[in-house]
Amino acid sequence: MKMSFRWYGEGYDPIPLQYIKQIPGMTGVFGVLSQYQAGEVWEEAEIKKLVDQVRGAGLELEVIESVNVHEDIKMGLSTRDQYIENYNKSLENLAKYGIKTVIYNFMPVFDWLRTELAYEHEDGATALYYNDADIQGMTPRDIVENTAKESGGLTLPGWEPERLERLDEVMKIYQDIDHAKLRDNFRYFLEGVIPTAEKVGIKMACHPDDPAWDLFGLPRIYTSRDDMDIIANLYDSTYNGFCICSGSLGSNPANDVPAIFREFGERGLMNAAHVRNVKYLGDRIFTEAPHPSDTGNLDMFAVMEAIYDTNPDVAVRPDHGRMIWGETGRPGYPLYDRALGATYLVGLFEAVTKMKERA
Ligand code: DNO
Repeated sequence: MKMSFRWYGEGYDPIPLQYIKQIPGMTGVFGVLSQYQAGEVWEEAEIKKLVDQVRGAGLELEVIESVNVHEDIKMGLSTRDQYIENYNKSLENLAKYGIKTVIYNFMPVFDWLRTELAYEHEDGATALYYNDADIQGMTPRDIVENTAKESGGLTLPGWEPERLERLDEVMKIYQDIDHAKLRDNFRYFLEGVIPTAEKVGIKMACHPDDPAWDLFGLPRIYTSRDDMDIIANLYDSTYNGFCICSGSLGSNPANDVPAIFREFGERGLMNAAHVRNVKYLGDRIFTEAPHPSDTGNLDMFAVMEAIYDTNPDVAVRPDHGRMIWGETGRPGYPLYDRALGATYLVGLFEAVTKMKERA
């Protein structure tokens, strides 16, 4: 397992690479070029700068999270062909610098969504929180403004102000897009990019919709094991795989998270993994718990065991963390709590490995 850490890049991420390197067991980062908007070509010079920086800090950079998919592709507009061409150009450029995996998502309009970014836990820590009832009284614009206000000046993935200028227009176009139509558009995208991904040797890893249900009438098509099966069948290739995320899929208690890791690991489709815990507080109400199993509702040991059994070399990152010890910064992406998460996961993995070797 390659324990990794998400890093937004210099000038975008308050955490220096050296601190990441100091986390025990940390081998690499999931990097991104935050300066690019969805649809733009990632230029070689910029990729090289990032790669040199990360490798210079003694960390690997084999995974990019995310090369975002332009909304016109998801909406199936005629402009999509140009954006698919640009996407392929980015993949070709990334491959030249040793990138092996690209994480992306196919969520309409919004990336992950929460109703509170600093929900206070009993011990004074704060964490991301979602309550479906709160969303009912909000418009998409309210949630965007709310998130921008609470995010302390840092843009959240999927909430880039540039994208949101088009919000009303885009919401209107989506009125005519149901699950089946969105899947057709997804297939078109996969047919456009997977051949390039195969050619240049980059495994594509689609991230689940978070939370794992429809929002604001927008269709969401990666919310469960069955959705994953459909996506895998849209284009049959191990390059069309998943970033399996325990917390996103785990937002819905009906999902058997360890079983999903195991099944898609066995099918050769676990191309990256996000591992974090969730605590259910009611029907469609949850907060992000610390990583250890007994602080939330997911069996983290079973998740790590499924990874060990099916794809022990996969790149894994602790996902969001809580704000603890007075830390401030990008909601969901603190240093301390994610470092604790990483060490815990490294410990679980060592335990699974030794148990299996001795058995
Ligand atoms: C949240 C992340 C997502 C993920 C994207 C991938 O923390 O897991 O924002 O990076 O959906 O494109």
